[in-house]
Amino acid sequence: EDGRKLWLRYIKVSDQQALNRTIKTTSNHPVAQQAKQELDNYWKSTNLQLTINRKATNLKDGFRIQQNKNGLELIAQHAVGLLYGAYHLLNEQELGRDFSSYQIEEIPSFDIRILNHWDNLDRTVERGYAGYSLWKWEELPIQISPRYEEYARANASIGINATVLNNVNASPQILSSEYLNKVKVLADIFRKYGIKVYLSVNFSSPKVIGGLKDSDPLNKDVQHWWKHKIKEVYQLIPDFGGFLVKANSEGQPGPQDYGRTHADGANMLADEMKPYGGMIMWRAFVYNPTKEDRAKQAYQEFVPLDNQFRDNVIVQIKNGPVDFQPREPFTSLFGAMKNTAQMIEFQITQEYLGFSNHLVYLAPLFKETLDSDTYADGVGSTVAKITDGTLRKVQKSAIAGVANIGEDRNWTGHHFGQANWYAFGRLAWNHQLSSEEIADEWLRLTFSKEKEFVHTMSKLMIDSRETVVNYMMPMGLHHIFAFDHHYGPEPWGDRPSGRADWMPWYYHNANVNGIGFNRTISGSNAVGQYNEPLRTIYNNIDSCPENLLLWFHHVSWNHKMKSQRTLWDELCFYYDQGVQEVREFQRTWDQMEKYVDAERFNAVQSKLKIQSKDAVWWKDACLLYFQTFSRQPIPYSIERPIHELEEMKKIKLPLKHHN
Ligand code: BDP
Repeated sequence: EDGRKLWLRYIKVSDQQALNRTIKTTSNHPVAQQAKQELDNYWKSTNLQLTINRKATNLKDGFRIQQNKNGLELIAQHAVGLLYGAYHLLNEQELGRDFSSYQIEEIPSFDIRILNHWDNLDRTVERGYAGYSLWKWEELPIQISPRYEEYARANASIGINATVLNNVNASPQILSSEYLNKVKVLADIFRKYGIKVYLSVNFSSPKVIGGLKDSDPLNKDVQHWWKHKIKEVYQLIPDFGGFLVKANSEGQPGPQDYGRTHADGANMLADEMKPYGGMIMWRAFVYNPTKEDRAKQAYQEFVPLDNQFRDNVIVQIKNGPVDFQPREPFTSLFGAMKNTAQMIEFQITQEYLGFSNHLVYLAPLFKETLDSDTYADGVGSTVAKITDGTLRKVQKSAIAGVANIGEDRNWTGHHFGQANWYAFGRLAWNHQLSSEEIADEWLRLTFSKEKEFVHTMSKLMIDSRETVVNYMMPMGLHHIFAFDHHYGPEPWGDRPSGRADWMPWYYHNANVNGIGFNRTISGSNAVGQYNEPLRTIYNNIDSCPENLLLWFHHVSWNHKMKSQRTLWDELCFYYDQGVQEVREFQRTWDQMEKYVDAERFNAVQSKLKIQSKDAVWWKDACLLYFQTFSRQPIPYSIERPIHELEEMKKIKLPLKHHN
């Protein structure tokens, strides 16, 4: 049991069971045939009729299941809806549902539910912790790994319908004819599962692989180059999804290199894509080492461009304004552009959450942002409703997750990393699902249906997000990671030659007076980018939620917290709490041994040991370092440090950030 089967553990029907029911469809569409095939293989319950009803326009990608006189009928407007309905039925069967009076209608929350792979052409994966890339470029287009289809099936089973194959720090080579022919093979495999392929493109491609003198979006030759390239792409892949672009961000080229705006760049590509129905996903992850607070820069750059983007452009915005931290407020840009389609980008891979060593269930993090009220169009303007098309009509709504998938046998490195891939898909399908419901389903499909196991582990999973916040960065602390690889703590980190906004001190601002980033009106005024009442709530130290306190305020060490502890004592308390919680996870998991196969049990047990050690490392590093400013004792009720600060400063991990 190596975890390769993920949550897809259906058991084949016996010949007898197959005789007891019929499965029919009138559609020859390959995707409908795929749905039928899955049901032929695994469906045991009742007769099933699969129907495509073109008039059921309200169903779009969704489906309805209802009783008919012979059994159950699964209805969809398109073949892909039948496929989603088939997996739905199989999962329900696995979960032991009674189908005697079964009736349900499911319609996805977002139109485009997309994974972003940060996979390089040399098969390293930027911020990937599950081995090399799944895409064996050197073997394609001739040799085909069985995992391509397994991958597509797993995604389809949770409703994911699109994938960006390559890193946002894109090699121009991906658009060479040689690579496009490889991409085509993957697209052909994924199509049967309703998955469209997208590519990240490098804005300098016309110059680098096209041999043009520049890549200025207003240069006619450049436009011409893109027109031809896009034509070539669609000749190979008629249902190609579109491009994802990281431009003028962290050293990537972009339209600003030629004095043009993000809108100029995005629109030029969008115009060439338009005839084919392709999309441009344009990232808003932009910041420069200026005096301006990094957390404010995306808003400042993009809000003035509102109204200027074509309707097949969608601005892709990270959930938080800095960078996928354990906890951030939502990015103020959500809702701030009234006439621009916006999508959210989550990070499923745990760049800032202990890689694939720490058990951190991300649904609560995803939900926290999706459910945040931006107040952009009055009360109830949640990030979910801003991005899913409820409040603002968009051509296509979308949601992206940076994939945590690699070549490892179990796909995600940590067995519980699979839950984050699963949770992303489920929330993209239905953002109203609770984290508990998703954990519960996933545990039952993946590990065991024993009540005791599911109940215990679901609670552990739900708690795990707050736990990582506690031992890494409680109360709104952020980005105090070791330089570049972002695994361990380095609150002391400094490189005289490096960019200030890549240094931990830029974010924590610890000194003898206190700690935290003053983003109030008297500081960087990032609070000014939020709508009322949030602006006032965040600006005031007494009303600011304590879990974001040090995000918005520089707070004195003796500040009284709601618990009546001083800030310093509270900080110590949280770090210690995080450590205690991971130790509790270990105890809990050990008690689950009887429910889990030995291989997966041992693998998770070992990972929890690493997580426990790391939690202590985080606690000791941060408390001993911040203590040099607070100059106060660590409360005596708390476990004593076991490391020396100077020793920890010397730790160098052999981790490399592949760019
Ligand atoms: C940061 C990563 C970096 C990515 C960048 C991005 O550290 O590797 O290239 O985000 O999203 O989180 O573009």
